[in-house]
Amino acid sequence: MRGDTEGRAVPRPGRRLRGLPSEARALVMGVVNVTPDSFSDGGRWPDRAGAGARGRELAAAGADIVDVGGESTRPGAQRIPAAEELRRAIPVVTELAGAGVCVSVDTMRASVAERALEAGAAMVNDVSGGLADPAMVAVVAAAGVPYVVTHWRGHSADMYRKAVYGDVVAEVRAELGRRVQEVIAGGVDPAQIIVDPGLGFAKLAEHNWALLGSLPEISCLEVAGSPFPLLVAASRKRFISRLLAGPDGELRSFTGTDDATAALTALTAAAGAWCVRVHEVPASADAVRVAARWRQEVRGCGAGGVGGAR
Ligand code: PMM
Repeated sequence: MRGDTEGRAVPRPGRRLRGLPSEARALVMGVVNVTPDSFSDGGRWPDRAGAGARGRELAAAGADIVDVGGESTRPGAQRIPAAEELRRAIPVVTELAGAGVCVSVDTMRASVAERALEAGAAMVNDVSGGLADPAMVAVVAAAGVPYVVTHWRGHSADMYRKAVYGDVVAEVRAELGRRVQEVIAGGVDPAQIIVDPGLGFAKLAEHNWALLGSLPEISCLEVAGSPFPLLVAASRKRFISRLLAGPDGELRSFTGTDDATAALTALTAAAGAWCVRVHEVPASADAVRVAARWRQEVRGCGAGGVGGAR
């Protein structure tokens, strides 16, 4: 897809962001949650050695970026002290960056972002888009690093109470646009901003699917610097488990959703995503290459959608 249905341009993969790889395809971000309780991989890499080895494994499997997080944002999660988040995340960032891996730090805290950047992280991935910590934007602006601004309405403990939308695409787009404007006003270079619809954050399954169907609109905000590169983080989220539930209604296990995640990687990369965030890398690393080749051939995919493509 080279534009949305109103003909606006969607940024191509390959956009150059400071300190990050640039490829003529969507990038793959592999996830290392150094937490006991994350959504899908909590407790699997709770210590430095395990998490470092996992990060190197993801990079060897084709992850362009490895996203290291020390605080779970699963639904219902309670916050942990900053000291504990630092204790979990920083040694892993240090180890991976020292091994030459391109590291992103997944944090809502300015203090953690700052220490991770000192330890060699190249990018800040903040699921709150700067709302959780008023000091975050200044840290990112001073460092001049790429910054993921995610659509977010509040902490995980009670986020589903806020999953109320009339038109989810229009509201997410408007709220994200305001957030990006504030981040730019706080000194962050618009050329280093990446936007993310925040799948699962104050969103029910139907909201997530609607957003996935409108990715170009999320990327094209009414803000100078638009269209922004788009990060999509669908991997192992509950709405996929729900879609793939058995006839008895039993949800598919998180690990049982990895093939579906790879399918979403192909679809979202074909729709113009700049990067996909995934827990298992190999199938998505193939999928982004398939999508890039696909995009080279697609013509006339505007109003006619897939039916209009030759
Ligand atoms: N989701 C999670 C963690 N980090 N980062 C971005 N940019 N976008 C997301 O949607 C996102 C994220 C939660 O998933 P996990 O606990 O399974 O990693």
